[in-house]
Amino acid sequence: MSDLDRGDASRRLRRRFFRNLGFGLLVFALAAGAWGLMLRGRKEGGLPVGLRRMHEWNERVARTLFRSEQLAPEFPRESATEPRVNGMIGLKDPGFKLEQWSLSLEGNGRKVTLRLPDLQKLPQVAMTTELKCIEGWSTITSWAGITLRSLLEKYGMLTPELATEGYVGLSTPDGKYYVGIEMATALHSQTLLAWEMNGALLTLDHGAPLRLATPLKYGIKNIKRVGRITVGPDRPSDYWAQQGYDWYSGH
Ligand SMILES: Nc1nc2c(c(=O)[nH]1)N[C@H]1C(S)=C(S)[C@@H](COP(=O)(O)O)O[C@H]1N2
Ligand SMILES: [Mo]
Repeated sequence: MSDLDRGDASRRLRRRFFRNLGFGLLVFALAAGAWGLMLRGRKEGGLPVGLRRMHEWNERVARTLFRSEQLAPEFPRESATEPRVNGMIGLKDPGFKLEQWSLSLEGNGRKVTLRLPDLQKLPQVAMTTELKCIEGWSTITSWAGITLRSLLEKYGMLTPELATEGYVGLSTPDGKYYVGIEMATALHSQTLLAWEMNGALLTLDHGAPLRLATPLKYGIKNIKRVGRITVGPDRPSDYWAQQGYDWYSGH
């Protein structure tokens, strides 16, 4: 190859390099622009629509993969330790009296008011599972109570439609903390309404007299001090989903 040819070749290479660089920068600028537009654009449930759609896509995948017969890991009872008290929303009502607590259960055109002894007539179950907080910590904890399923069945809260497509909403007596779960999780054998933690009655800070305990969802859905349960065809509102967290929050 002559020097002339060599010069030509390197000029061509350089031209190609700058053309590719320019193209790369253009693609980057377009993507950054689109991302910026999306972040500034219409919001849905506290999140830009584009991010909300990503949550929904994740949820569709998770719900497709969810198997009700698949169990979250369980651990020996002795490996349970006390979780840190985390999240006190809905637990601060100074007028709350443990002795006056009752549970309102509504759905399928019915409404019943229940006390702890009513729940304690249902088959009691226990599990030692992992409570995982989205903040990044987790604790092995033992729970005892009843399955949410047994309660919904006993009080006729389910129709065939609700049992497949329905939702369950749970809230604190003061209505300040509330979560929604889809029926597949509500009817799962590891979704409990618990009154015991690590072998003792729940303390107020951990949700006495009754809380949701399920290793199928992050801690945010494990609502403490449940005062009201509703069953219906529509996705219930959810405290943390309204702040932009994933509504499904499975793991
Ligand atoms: N009523 C109510 N329940 C709640 C919360 C809350 O703020 N209020 N926080 C949730 C979160 S984020 C976690 S991690 C767990 C922690 O449960 P613990 O305090 O018993 O460890 O409770 C959940 N249940
Ligand atoms: Mo949490």
